[in-house]
Amino acid sequence: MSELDLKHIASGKVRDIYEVDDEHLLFVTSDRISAYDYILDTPIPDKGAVLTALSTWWFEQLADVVPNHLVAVDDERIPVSVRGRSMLVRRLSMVPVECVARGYLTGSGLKEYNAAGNVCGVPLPAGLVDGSELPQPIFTPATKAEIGDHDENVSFEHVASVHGEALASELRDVTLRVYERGLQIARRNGVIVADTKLEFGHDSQGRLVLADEVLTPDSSRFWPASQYEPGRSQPSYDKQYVRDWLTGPSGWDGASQPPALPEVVVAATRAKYVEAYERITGLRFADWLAHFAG
Ligand code: Q0T
Repeated sequence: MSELDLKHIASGKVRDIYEVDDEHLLFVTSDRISAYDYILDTPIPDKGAVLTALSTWWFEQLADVVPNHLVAVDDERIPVSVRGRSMLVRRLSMVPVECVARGYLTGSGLKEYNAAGNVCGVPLPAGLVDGSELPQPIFTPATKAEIGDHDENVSFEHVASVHGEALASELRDVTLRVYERGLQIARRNGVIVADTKLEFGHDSQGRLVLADEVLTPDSSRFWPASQYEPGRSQPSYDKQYVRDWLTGPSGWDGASQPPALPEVVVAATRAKYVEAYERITGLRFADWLAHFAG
């Protein structure tokens, strides 16, 4: 059933974690794509490799902000079949909090704001609209839901009551520093990171370590800066061709497994993932692929 001859540890919608040894896990990113809460039947070729390349690059950029779980992407312990789209990582004791930072208002944050005037207990000024830049980035933690459900937004005080004030403050401060660095780097290259979700764990010495994938289009909302226009839902850097086809020409009813994507939508979407990687990092994705070929 599972693609590797390793013990399966956990799965997300499009990611899987396997055991390598007592201290190491293999974090594997697939080419699957989700839209409107469905996993589509059509994979996007190289999406898993692009996200792995991007995450790896960010871990390096952020190393002076927080230590991370990445050990290697090029290692004999990684099965050849997933090299280029997987990371050998340190096994951590995970903190069960989805650490979200938002610099712009949309999605569940916008919904909460419209209903309550705050997000996760953080008060915000009146008059904000879909896509508004916030006066300053905010920490809006959530608790993980079962696969298929949405994470539940919680207040800072809730996190502090469960995990202690010291850890809650550390999660908030590190999350905001990671987000601010990410936004600054991406924005100067034409990509707005509207928000991002981080996951942390503790290592054997009790240090807080950044885990999961970081600042990818799956863990964050990427918007093309050139088309940014608050007051409407922003086009997605990576998924807009998929969404536009599904809600337009496909004839999909919106309430059942979506139809297979046409080749042209697959190719355009693949190109957007590659473009995001190349814009943000200034690196060539072909060089990443070549490194793992043969
Ligand atoms: C984890 C120990 O469901 C999850 O991922 C789906 C792919 C979340 N998750 C993370 C871990 C990690 C990481 N990352 C780590 N370094 N050490 N556990 C387990 N589940």
